[in-house]
Amino acid sequence: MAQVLPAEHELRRVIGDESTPDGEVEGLDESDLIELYRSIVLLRTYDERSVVYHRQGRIGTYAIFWNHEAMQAGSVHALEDEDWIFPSYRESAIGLLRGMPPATVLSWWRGHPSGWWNPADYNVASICVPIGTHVPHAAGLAWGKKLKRERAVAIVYFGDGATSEGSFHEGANLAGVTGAPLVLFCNNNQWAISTPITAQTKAEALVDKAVGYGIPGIRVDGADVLAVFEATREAVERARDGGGPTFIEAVTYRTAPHATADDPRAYIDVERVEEERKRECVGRYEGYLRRLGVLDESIAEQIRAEAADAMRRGIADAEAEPPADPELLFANAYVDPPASFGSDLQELRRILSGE
Ligand SMILES: Cc1ncc(C[n+]2csc(CCOP(=O)(O)OP(=O)(O)O)c2C)c(N)n1
Ligand SMILES: [Mg+2]
Repeated sequence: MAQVLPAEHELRRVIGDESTPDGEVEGLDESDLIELYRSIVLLRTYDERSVVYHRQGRIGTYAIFWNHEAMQAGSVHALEDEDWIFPSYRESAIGLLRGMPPATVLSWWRGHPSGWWNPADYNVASICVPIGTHVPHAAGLAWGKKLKRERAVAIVYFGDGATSEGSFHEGANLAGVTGAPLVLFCNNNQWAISTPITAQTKAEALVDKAVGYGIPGIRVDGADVLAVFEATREAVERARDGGGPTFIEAVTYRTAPHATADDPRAYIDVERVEEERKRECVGRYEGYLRRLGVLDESIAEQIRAEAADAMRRGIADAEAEPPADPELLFANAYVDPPASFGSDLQELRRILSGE
């Protein structure tokens, strides 16, 4: 019988607070720490600008990831470029950390085909909106890498709600059985739209699910970018060394609406949100870097300005795209399209031309 260790319940942390001193991560020098800061600020800027663009009617419904940036930046920094990323809608802009232009992601949220990137260009799979269906895809890709004796590993991001879905179970189980080099990264923001984590599972902690798949589980503070980096690096090293998958539960609290179409005041604990916003991840990392003497206001200002510029260019480029051909709505849907498609398309063209 395989020996399975109980999953760890204690939250791993590196960044200190009033009661705990700052720790440090072995192997990260000052320039690595600043690069990580650049990434977390780029994601924060993307997110905040996107909410504004949405309000201005320039992008469609948008899934806000404010205070999720540490989970995304920390984990991506633990990867190599050959490693594959499988994002959910909550990680829509994670490709930016692989050099994807902001215009591409903004176009995706504009429903424009210039937002459809080729996954092989960045080793970033398409954004998955159905909950958890990308977990088996990621497990399959990772298993394939193992069978071909390639070095690459895969990471798949999903939420607490996804752990109640069949596809999460199938993917995690398959990865465990095949020893696939996969990191299962669960952003536990404690809400699945309006469903709280207490209605999601009877398990004491989501990380306990790892035990059922016979794989190691790590629990980490999701608003601590350095702890997330360290935990993911450990999981990636194990996967690359043939040690199979790891389940990471990154614990946080959703401090923004689920998406721009949601009003959480109807169900969320507003005081808790206020508390959590005080310890949001970008400010916490900034505080750490300042205490360490690595970051001052002029460097921070320059990094913020670069990110704001990238977003200004991004929305201008996305809006400069010519409108998509409406035929795309019908093309590739059926081998033998119904006859009505022709007249539907004609009608749509007539409406769009404003005649
Ligand atoms: C298969 C499926 N069922 C239902 C939905 C509707 N839906 C969209 S987001 C969401 C909540 C998911 O919550 P969680 O997995 O915790 O991720 P979070 O949004 O909190 O990051 C649901 C149920 C969906 N997209 N896909
Ligand atoms: Mg959630």
